[in-house]
Amino acid sequence: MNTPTIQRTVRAACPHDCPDTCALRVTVEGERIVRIQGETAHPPTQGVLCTKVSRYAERTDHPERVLTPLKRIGPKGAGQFQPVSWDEALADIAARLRTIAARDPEAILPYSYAGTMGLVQGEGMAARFFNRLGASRLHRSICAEAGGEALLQTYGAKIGTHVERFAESRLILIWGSNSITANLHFWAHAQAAKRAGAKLIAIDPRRTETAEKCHQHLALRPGTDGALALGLMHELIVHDWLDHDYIERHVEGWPALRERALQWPPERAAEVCGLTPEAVRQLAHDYGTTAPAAIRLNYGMQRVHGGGNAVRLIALLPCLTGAWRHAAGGLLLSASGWAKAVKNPDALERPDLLAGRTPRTLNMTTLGADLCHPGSPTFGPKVEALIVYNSNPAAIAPDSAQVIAGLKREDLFTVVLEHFLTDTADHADYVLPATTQLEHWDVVCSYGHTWVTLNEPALAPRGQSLPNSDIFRRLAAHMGLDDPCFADDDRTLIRQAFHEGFDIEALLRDGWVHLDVPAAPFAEGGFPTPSGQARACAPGLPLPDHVPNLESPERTPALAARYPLAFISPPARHFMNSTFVNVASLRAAEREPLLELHPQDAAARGIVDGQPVRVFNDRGEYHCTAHVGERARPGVVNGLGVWWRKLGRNGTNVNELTSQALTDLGGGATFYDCLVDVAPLA
Ligand SMILES: Nc1nc2c(c(=O)[nH]1)N[C@H]1C(S)=C(S)[C@@H](COP(=O)(O)OP(=O)(O)OC[C@H]3O[C@@H](n4cnc5c(=O)[nH]c(N)nc54)[C@H](O)[C@@H]3O)O[C@H]1N2
Ligand SMILES: Nc1nc2c(c(=O)[nH]1)N[C@H]1C(S)=C(S)[C@@H](COP(=O)(O)OP(=O)(O)OC[C@H]3O[C@@H](n4cnc5c(=O)[nH]c(N)nc54)[C@H](O)[C@@H]3O)O[C@H]1N2
Ligand code: SF4
Ligand SMILES: [Mo]
Repeated sequence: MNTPTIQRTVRAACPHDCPDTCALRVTVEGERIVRIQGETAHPPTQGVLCTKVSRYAERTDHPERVLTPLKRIGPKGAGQFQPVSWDEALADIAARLRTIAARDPEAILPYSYAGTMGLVQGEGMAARFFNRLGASRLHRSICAEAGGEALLQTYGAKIGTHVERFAESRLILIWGSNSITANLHFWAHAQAAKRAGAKLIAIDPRRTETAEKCHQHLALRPGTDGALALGLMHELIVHDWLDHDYIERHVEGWPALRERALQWPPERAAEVCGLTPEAVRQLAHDYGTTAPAAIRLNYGMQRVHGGGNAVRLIALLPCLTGAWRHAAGGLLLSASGWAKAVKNPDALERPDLLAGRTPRTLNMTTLGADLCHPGSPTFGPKVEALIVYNSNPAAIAPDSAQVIAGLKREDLFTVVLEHFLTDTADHADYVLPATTQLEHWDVVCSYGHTWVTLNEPALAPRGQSLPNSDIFRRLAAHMGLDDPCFADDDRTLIRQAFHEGFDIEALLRDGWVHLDVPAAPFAEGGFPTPSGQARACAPGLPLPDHVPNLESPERTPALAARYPLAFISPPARHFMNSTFVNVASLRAAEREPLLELHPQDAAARGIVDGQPVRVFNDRGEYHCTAHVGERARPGVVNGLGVWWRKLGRNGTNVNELTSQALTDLGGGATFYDCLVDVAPLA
């Protein structure tokens, strides 16, 4: 006779760097995961998860999970380790860091990003630890800085149209976003709008699965979105599709912007964008004459040098037509500003522990250059210790050759907190086993919607793994840092993460809390800028313009002659950046590292579909399989990211080709501003 099984359900929150921030319902039996579903009662989730996270059990109980601390026994990068006890690992790490900190704590560099977006396992205890040491600070620029800075300059905050309101829009521009891959729950609202008669237009160099399902697709050249926005403004002006009253009251610097836009007739914009003038006119007509019209802008289009200027220009469009008057009009790039109002980073991260010191800040995008820097009076000390958590820089940072050269330095002491032996962990002196979202407490705010979601542990830590928070707590103890804040447990950190007035009891009781937000944020203006207006230009803020790619025929003709193809590397649907690449079922769905080429570009190089190719430029070479077809537009090739190097064809990935150059605003990464050529692999 079978013994009856007792199942429990636990409320969790998806930790990934995805605007949807789903609530998960985890069913467990003892310590076994029975199933993982989307919460039906959580409004943004609606009971639906993406394929990746539906497979979370496969990742959590992966046979290759790191379950004990590991110490390097082979050459750097070889991935040869032996298990050691926590005490041995932490005592040795503490001794090494103490010695370096005694010389100069800025020689210690933390490196983290959004492996988890949880506030507790993100920069909570970790930030306290590094602040107390006075370590170098990290500018977390790799994803969204150009667009984020552009929103702050234009609107004064990173807020916009509420995602669920798109269901009521009559026209939706899906601009630089592959929503089906990267923003699935937005796509559900866009589908609802489509069923109700709305027109959907995708603006994307790649014919994505999302673009395919829109009524129209404008495949512009990468990095030309600013020119398109100026061309649209030109048409809005000459046809008088403007909301003069809204502009008068709520837009600063309109006369100057008007003058600039009038220099961008559709012919000029179309020439720059690689579109027809008719396509620009049609788009302007649709946008100028349909209400409510909403733009789902996403970060794909700002990963180029001119990304900041382009976002500023696009963000001004709904201010000119008065689309902001409608709750279902306007623009959404980020909703993170809503949660910012309730978060209390001073209490969570304790910058006061710096005690008046202002350590240097290094940009995570230029990790390669920074690790290879010998140190100088302007740079500061050479980086001697690198502590990586929630990130896989060997795979995801640009210009990998330099990142790897840095990680291979014999005199660099590297500690990596991880679930798996990633490309980065392979270069560690110590790998420390971290818990996953199913094994620790956390709370996650969203940058795509307006709910705050609690994560309760469903399982005890697997093996000897520990939450990031606990690893930093113990490291602090081993280093003799005795500030009482290092004793705060994770549930205390959740409380400390928010200002008084945020209903923490409701969060703990219900599992999520909706933030108090207005339905139509800028219907009456009220932009949180110094002037209270949306800003085209202002004292100290120059007018935005189209800024061509750093690597482009316009700016670098000699380079473009040698490397005539623009290379973009957007996310693969079944991976989350470099996460999930080692999960067999998801890797099987992506099949292999690939490069999409247009038939013309393939034919010109004697490349046929399915053939192995090398993609190359002066920075390096990436081997993958050619997919010849209409997903790529002529002159642009798409290498879907971000494979683990060691699972790739020649031990590299897309970032072997990308550059460490920064964006015009915010010091962001320029992954999609990259020229290459392609040849058949002999
Ligand atoms: N499945 C899956 N989901 C993800 C991720 C993932 O890796 N996998 N990553 C997550 C993260 S970290 C982020 S930041 C978001 C990113 O999601 P998005 O913000 O949507 O950004 P990307 O996927 O980088 O790019 C979106 C689209 O922009 C297009 N694009 C590239 N260059 C340009 C350009 O110059 N102009 C225009 N108009 N379009 C351009 C690309 O072809 C791509 O289809 O997605 C998150 N969601
Ligand atoms: N060429 C190219 N490169 C890109 C991009 C692109 O579009 N093209 N996209 C860029 C973007 S938008 C982003 S956001 C970055 C993303 O870069 P990262 O934030 O580094 O993202 P991931 O590659 O997902 O790596 C996260 C790592 O954190 C680990 N992790 C997850 N949870 C935990 C935890 O609780 N504790 C610990 N210790 N570890 C944990 C995971 O196992 C994983 O290895 O990549 C960028 N790189
Ligand atoms: S990755 Fe995005 S869509 Fe998938 S479960 Fe997480 S929040 Fe939801
Ligand atoms: Mo990102």
